[in-house]
Amino acid sequence: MKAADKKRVLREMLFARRFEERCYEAYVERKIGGFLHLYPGEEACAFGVLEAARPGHDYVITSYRDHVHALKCGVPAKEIMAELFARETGVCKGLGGSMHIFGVDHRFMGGYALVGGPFPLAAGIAKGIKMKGGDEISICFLGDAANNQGVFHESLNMAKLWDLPTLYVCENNLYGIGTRIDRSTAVIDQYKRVSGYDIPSAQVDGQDIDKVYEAAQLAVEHVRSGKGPYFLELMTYRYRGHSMSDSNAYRAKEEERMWGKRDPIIILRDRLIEAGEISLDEYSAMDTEILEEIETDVIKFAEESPEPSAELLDKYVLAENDPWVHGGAK
Ligand SMILES: Cc1ncc(C[n+]2csc(CCOP(=O)(O)OP(=O)(O)O)c2C)c(N)n1
Ligand SMILES: [Mg+2]
Repeated sequence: MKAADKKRVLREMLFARRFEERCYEAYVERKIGGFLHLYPGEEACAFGVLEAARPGHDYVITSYRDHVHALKCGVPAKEIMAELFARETGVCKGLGGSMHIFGVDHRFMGGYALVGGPFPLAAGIAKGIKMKGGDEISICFLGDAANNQGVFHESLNMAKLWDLPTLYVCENNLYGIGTRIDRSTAVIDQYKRVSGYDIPSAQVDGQDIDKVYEAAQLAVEHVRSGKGPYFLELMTYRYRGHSMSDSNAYRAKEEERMWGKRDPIIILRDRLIEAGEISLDEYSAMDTEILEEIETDVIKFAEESPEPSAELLDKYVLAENDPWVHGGAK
């Protein structure tokens, strides 16, 4: 990645971090309700992979921990926040909420609550790409625990059988809610599990964006060139509990401290400072500017937007009312 791109990505990552910290506050203030799963600590995964791909052109799908992937695909921050605030200006008209962010215009294919649900959807999207003959790829980000769902194996088998252009990215944060991976999973190294389907794979440090980017470049190139699926395992850690309702009492403080020292944003920031590309003062100024932007553009927009009207309730239930279905996928 060129220095200018690294500086841009540093800003994007910091924006995503501050955006989500603000979501946390808004939830505590009861402005956001329902489920809320946050991504701080894991940012280098989404940013490193998508920087190596073509967000907005390639299709991206993920779990309920979906705000940051949507941001990187280009879904406007204010429309995501409005969605979390359940407002009509939200990206799903305020009817979806945190777990169901969906941005057709940016080829962000959601946000899914069911663990493992996106595995076959990603393969289906890839099958569609192949049938149409496009050069897009389908990128599926999911957690480590999702790999214990039967649908993981069914999907990867078909993806390889048909050599579909799917990049599976495992964000291995070592936990599925409160269960540590070695208590739920027979094979700890997730990248090894796909050898049974003859899918090439790699495992890299998910806290270092340069390493993620480098590995993702190879993976994306493999998939885009028609060689079939690829599986990338990124070793990472979430700073907060699984969701807002998780008291996060099951992890050793020492473990949390250790991962806290490997913050993906600080790693990139310090590398850029060392290379003379940015100063600490510039970084702080950027941070202040981001915080302001989030208040004045994002939060204000969400707060001032109307709630969905009652007429909207059944408008998107049937496909015949849905202009997107009739217009076809973009
Ligand atoms: C089919 C299904 N089973 C169980 C759940 C409850 N559940 C929600 S998240 C989760 C753990 C998933 O962990 P992982 O895939 O590692 O993702 P992470 O949350 O760590 O990002 C479980 C069991 C669910 N949402 N869907
Ligand atoms: Mg996990």
